[in-house]
Amino acid sequence: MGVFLRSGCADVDSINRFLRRRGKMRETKFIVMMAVFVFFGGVYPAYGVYDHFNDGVLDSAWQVSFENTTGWTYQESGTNLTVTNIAGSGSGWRKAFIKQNFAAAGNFSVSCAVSWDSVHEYSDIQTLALSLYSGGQSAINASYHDAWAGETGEKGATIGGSMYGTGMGTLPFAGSALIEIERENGFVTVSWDGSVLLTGTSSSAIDQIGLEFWQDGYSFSSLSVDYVSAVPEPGSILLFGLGSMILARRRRKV
Ligand SMILES: [Ca+2]
Ligand SMILES: [Ca+2]
Repeated sequence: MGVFLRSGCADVDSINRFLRRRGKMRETKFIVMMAVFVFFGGVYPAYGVYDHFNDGVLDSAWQVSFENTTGWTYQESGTNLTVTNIAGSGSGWRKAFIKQNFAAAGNFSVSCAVSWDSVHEYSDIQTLALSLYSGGQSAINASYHDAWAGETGEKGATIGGSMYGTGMGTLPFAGSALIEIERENGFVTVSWDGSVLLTGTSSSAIDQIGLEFWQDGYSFSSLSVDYVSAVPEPGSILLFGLGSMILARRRRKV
């Protein structure tokens, strides 16, 4: 076809230019697709954490551990991880943890969707926390927290040594919430359904992310997590995408 165009047409140059451009466009598209493939298929899992709890089995990447209990009852069903019992007797919190390595020395963006139910109404005592750890200690967290046999729960947050709670009786028997924790240049924002719950500063190098399920000696109903997502340095991911596009543009100009 190229030979025919070169020999037979009056406007050969413009058609050849068009074909060259189309070739470069294909090249650009290929580079962008490769960048997307590397990001979602290869780099992202090692770089961040994401789980929608939607395949019926708790992913083996989660490290399960316990405190003051011998085990828990949970199931991954639909798009939820739901905890219905943390074994034991007597008073005092019994805790089940699921944790994954998550390296974020600087900025990060973390979110999760949680829900709870209190079928025994006020007497249920239960807590579900999203926590970011540094050297095995929780440095930043946000929680649905019900520590009272005669009240419903509250929203809670901790940033370093700074704690905040909305107070007992400020949440309904059953509910759900989107919890977000972001850090930008050491400034941390904890949000609940898009409203800021607590702000503060923390420069702790985060090395793990986890979900904590707490049950007391009183009654307990259920705590669920729909999904959890953790991305370190979201700015650098945008730069990575931008860099790929600039590279593609430069190559097109050569
Ligand atoms: Ca799973
Ligand atoms: Ca209660």
